[in-house]
Amino acid sequence: MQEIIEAIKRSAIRIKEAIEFDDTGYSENTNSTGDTQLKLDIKSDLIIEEEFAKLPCIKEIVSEEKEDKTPLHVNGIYGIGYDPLDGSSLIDVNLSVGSIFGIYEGGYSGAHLKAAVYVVYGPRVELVIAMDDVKLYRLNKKGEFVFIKDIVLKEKGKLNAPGATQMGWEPRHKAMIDAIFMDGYRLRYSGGMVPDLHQILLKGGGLFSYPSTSDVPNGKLRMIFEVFPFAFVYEKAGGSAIDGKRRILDLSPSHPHDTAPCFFGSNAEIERVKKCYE
Ligand code: FDP
Repeated sequence: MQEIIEAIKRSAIRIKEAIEFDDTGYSENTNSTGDTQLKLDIKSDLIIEEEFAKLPCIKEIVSEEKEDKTPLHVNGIYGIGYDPLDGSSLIDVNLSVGSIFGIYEGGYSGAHLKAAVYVVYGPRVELVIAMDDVKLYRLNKKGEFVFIKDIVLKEKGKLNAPGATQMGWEPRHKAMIDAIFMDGYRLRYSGGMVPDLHQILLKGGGLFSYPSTSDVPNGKLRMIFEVFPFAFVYEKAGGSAIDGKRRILDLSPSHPHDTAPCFFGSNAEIERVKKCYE
């Protein structure tokens, strides 16, 4: 596992440099979701593949930017699901973006997840590693990730990040979000899953939601690359993650790009979601 973390650190440093200095324009390709890929999406994906290809312990990888799994080493143990540059539609406005990694063994369901890692490319580069607990690291001048602190969620937070097109929200979802704001919660939503979930984790708690809507009945966020890794992080930090009714980590996708509605938060907010959706 440690060599995977080291490969992620090397990738993060290379991706950070690409974000800072490369062309931020679009390529001529689309990914399997139909999004036009940025040149940076493609480059970040290649960087990660190159770094993971060096490790015999990795059996295969599955990227948000590719339709199918890429086999690496037949005798490898781990499968890694990753989103090389999540929130890349924010690149042109210079907001924070991230990379997300789920490290799986034996399959790609929530139950097969062994560790989750994400990187935030913001004013500073931060790395969060969730295994038994959740640890925050920050990149220093020498190119090293220095341990900052353990991340632990409080039982109840103050932030609310309500995703998806409001026009398509179910009335019960709208009522719940309105009630949360009426209880004094503050709006925090940049449109980048990584910085938005990172903010809630570091400020002690709150709710991030990307529900099922009339335009995306299964939500937008992809299980293997986005939803499972963050569900793992939130649970290990002492919070919860559900799809409305079920625990996210009990779900299994039938295709690598399957999505799920998702709610991540501290326990008090997730209890509210359960009451709303039961
Ligand atoms: P993006 O399309 O820019 O890659 O991964 C999808 C994602 O960003 C998440 O990072 C973000 O939370 C979500 O989409 C935002 O979607 P909405 O604009 O529909 O709220």
